[in-house]
Amino acid sequence: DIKSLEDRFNEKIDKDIRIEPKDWMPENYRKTLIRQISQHAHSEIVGMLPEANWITRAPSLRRKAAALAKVQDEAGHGLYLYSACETLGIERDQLLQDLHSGKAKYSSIFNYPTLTWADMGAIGWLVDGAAIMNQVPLCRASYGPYARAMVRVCKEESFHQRQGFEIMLTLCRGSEEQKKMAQDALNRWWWPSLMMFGPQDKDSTHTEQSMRWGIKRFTNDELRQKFVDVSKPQADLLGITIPDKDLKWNEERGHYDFGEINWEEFFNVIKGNGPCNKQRVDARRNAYDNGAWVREAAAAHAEKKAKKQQA
Ligand code: FAQ
Repeated sequence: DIKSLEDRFNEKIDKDIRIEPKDWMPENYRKTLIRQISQHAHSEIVGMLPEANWITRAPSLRRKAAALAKVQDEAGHGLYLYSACETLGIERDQLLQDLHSGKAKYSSIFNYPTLTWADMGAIGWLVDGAAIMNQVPLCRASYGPYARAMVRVCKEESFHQRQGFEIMLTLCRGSEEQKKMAQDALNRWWWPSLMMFGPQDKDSTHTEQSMRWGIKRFTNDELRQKFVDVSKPQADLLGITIPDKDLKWNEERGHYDFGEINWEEFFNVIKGNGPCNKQRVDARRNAYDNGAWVREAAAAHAEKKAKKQQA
């Protein structure tokens, strides 16, 4: 009966035994995973757009090759995650419809524009840096397919982070103008990067339950603090300044204190009113519509092949 199934599920969670697709799971556990994994997949795919904007204008062949590879990696992460999500009994087409209709969210960070080449550095350094901070613990998430997908994703993400930091380092060791570009990119990406970790714990609807289920291993505020703590020395090494006058080492806490995040901006962006929300969703919708003939051709081909095999 349901009670013993639920007991068995809870026992596995308590013992850190992975939940697999064919195992019984509470309906809300399934729903929470579909919500989080699909949001994550959408973020990877929408996240290709801000950087793709610079592939044709990369300053050298080497930079162009790296940018192309990074954006391709993100496509791979998205497909990986859609597959993990499908193991929960939902169709990819449904997930895409929810993205296109605005029902499903994707990370707030990808609703900001990439104005200069330095943004490619800042995204790699900060956005991928924040992504890793959040995703390394997800390698231990209780749902098997999600946790396993995260292992590979994190390896690639850490390479992305380093290539971003190296772009920043090159700019910061360059001309006055290049250093200014790097500072300007840090100024624009710092606060939105902190927002990636989600609302403060006191305002987070899902954290408590997701921690109990072993989906999340740290709270939003804990991960945000870790990110601030590792980023400050990196900014010092680059010789640029984090745009927060309240950022200060707190000896007692053993952490950096930092200023108040503009939560009004965050909630506004996740409601669909950020600088690029409309542009991003339009781009995804157009790509889907323009790709219809490919999907139709692939389906027709598969059908023909199946018929041939039968004959
Ligand atoms: N943006 O109760 P919580 C990448 C929503 S990295 C938009 O705290 P939860 C790699 C949340 O969905 C970025 N919405 O929620 C890359 C919920 O709304 P709902 C993707 C946000 O789930 C790098 C509501 O607020 N990474 O793509 C955000 O427990 C460079 C209440 O929040 C992941 O998705 C936000 N920032 O914690 C690609 C990681 N924060 O659904 C290209 C996996 C919160 O009830 C270039 N996800 N919301 O309507 C997670 O770890 C979690 O889902 C959190 C949010 C931590 C994001």
